[in-house]
Amino acid sequence: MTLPPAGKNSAEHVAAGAERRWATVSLVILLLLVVMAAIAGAHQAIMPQAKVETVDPRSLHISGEFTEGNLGSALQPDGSVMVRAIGQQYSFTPQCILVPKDTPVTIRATSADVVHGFLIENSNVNLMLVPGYISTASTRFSRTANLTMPCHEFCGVGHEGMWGRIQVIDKAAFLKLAANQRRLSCVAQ
Ligand SMILES: [Cu+2]
Repeated sequence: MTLPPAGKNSAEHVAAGAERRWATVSLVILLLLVVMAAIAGAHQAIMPQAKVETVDPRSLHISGEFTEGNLGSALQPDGSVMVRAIGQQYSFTPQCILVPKDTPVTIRATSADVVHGFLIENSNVNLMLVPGYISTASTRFSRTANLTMPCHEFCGVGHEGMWGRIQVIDKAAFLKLAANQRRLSCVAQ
């Protein structure tokens, strides 16, 4: 048996061309994903935090940064706001977090018992609170609002009642409150 000559329109030539095209497409997709992962990682947007911080869940209330007087929002020297919070069966402390709009906000949170979820609606904040570890997130709120903050990780029989709130207020109003108090909580409306 003799094979037909490998000309320009031969089956081999067409197949090789199609393979090259598909290989190029997959290479482009792969490169695109690598670039996206690099950008996301650089911005801490969706990548897991690179630095693991631990904390002893049995002594949260006794010492360290998660003692009761240290929870809530605090204005930092650089003008940003630091929020510290704890999740426990079946509530968050503080139950309502006060933050200013148009300000960088850093959240540091942990769990006192089991794994909880920490999610703020309409934001990029979506954390797991794992006992023994500190979860962090950076965000910024662009408008004043009352946002819900449900626990979105089943944590026991009272899970569906585990909700917190985020109150985003004007920056000027927040700064006025911060001038008198080191730690802030929600203002009555
Ligand atoms: Cu829960």
